[in-house]
Amino acid sequence: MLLHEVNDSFLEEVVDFKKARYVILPVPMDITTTYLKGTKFGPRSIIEASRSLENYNFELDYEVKDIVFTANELELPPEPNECMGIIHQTVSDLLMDDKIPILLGGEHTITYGASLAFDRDVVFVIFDAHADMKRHVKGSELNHASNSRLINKRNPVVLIGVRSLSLEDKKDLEDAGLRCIYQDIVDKDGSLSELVSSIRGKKVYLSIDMDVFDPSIAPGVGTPQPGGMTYHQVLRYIREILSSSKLAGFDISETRPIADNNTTEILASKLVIDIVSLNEMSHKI
Ligand SMILES: [Mn+2]
Repeated sequence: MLLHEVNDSFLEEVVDFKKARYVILPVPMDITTTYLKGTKFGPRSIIEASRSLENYNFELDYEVKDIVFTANELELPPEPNECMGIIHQTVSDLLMDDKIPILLGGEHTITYGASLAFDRDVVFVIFDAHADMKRHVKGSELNHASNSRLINKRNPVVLIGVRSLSLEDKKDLEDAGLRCIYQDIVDKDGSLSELVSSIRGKKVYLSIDMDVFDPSIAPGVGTPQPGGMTYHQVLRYIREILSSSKLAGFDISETRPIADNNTTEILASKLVIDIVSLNEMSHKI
């Protein structure tokens, strides 16, 4: 399943699986999306975009090299629950091999599938324009708009950048004791130090739904929302989180490539390089 194909590798790097600290797992799931389809083309577009990027981060003086292995795209059935089982199993296998999984989506539901492979004390820090707290969508509990609710059944969840939810969702967030840093708080620079101290020393999984960004810099998503985060706002949160917590894994979800505009997949790809760089450097300091 994880056989390497050079043509599909991130940054065009041929990396030895045994030596790699990170494994990119392309997860082209696009089943329960509620509005525009196309996230199944996300993983491939992000990997293709990576080949146009440099892997050296001059601010950190760090170059991503020989540590990120790229697995083959997961083959997924049409039934969402079966997809969850496959993602759960594959991420479990990577954790057994002591790798840090990097999932490229695909719809956001892949985060729930991945979460099943982690210990219950791993904190899921989710960057998303949407609260994803829906109880049922089209008669099903398993939907990309229910992602946060499902993950929070097993693991603590922190939401960042939320600006789209119903009053019922808001009440459910509060009842669940789920920490949510809404976009207006992000814009006031609030809650970051409080967040960092609350998760200090804990294992964290970062999930970035590309619609957390302002649509002007990430137009290639299925459910865009005006007034989103900037690239530097997201990086600032991630930098602070990784400086005091241990990265267990991460994903970049909901990239939906659009014609003649590769901004979103370039941003997604750059984020992978940034997160790996920040994580590697945070352990050296
Ligand atoms: Mn979203």
